[in-house]
Amino acid sequence: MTSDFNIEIEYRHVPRLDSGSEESIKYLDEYGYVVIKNALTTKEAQRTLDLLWDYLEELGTGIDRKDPTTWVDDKWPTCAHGGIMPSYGIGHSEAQWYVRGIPNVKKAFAKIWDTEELLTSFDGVSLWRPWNIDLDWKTESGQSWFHIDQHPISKPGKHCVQGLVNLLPTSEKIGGNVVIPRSHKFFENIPNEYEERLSRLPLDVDHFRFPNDDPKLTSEKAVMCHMEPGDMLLWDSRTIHCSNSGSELEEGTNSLIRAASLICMMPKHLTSEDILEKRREAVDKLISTTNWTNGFRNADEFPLIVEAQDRDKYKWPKKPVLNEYQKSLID
Ligand SMILES: O=C(O)CCC(=O)C(=O)O
Ligand SMILES: [Fe+2]
Repeated sequence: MTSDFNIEIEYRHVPRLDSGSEESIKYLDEYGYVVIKNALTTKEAQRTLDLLWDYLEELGTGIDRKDPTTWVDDKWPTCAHGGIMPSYGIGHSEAQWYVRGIPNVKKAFAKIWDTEELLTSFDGVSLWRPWNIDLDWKTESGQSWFHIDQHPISKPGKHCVQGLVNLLPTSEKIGGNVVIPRSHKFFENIPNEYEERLSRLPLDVDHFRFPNDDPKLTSEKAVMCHMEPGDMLLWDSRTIHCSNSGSELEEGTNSLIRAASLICMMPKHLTSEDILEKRREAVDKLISTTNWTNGFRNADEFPLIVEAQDRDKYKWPKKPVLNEYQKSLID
């Protein structure tokens, strides 16, 4: 952790609640996040990991899952903040579509929105390499990017609940997602607090970062949830969150330390025909997007990805072969 890190984070065993349960909805409403127990079985989590390695190896840059010396930046796809892989066809990899195709995942979102008619996001994954091998692999401290993922002016009220399916054992030493409990309740007042800052945030950009001295960041102790492989963390897009890497790893760690599949489902009826058309095209052209299913932001056009100018370096995955259930989540 950097020396200016002054926000205390507690690694906590929070309740792990059943997908689609009343308790999970109540918990989410009250705290702004909830852990869903075994959204995937351990076997399904392992399968997702295997498919993620298939994706990485098939990029054709020379990554070998068994050999960490091949996980170098030169071969590893360009990542956004916090080790998130947003681009290069990841949103339509077999791995991501596999997770979307598991009914227990949708069940959690269906209860939140009280409808089975849902669309899935086409977003990416967070993969953390063992930074004891190369310190440059260590991802950012949470302090630098506590944020919400919903524009406080253009999107007032509850709009979106984001999800992260955890695929590996978690620990305080490794680090992971961090949420500020109940911070979604501050959302309404943010336009009054940050008039100037918000005047610089385009209305269609849903990523708003807080300065380190914002009292909301210490309004309650920040929580890093303990999760088993297969558990899914859900959080309201208005809840202040980030990821934070831990301070030490077991000596000799030589495997991925964190793997999380990002997934979000929102009600279909919110989506215009124009966006539905873009979504069909996205599947066809392997375009990854963000958590929002009723809007369209091409992740291959994120400034960081464009600047990397390495699009042609990667062999993109094959077009996904989807079953009817998976297809129903497109449009
Ligand atoms: O990796 C994480 O836990 C943070 C992810 C995040 O901020 C997001 O998906 O909006
Ligand atoms: Fe976020």
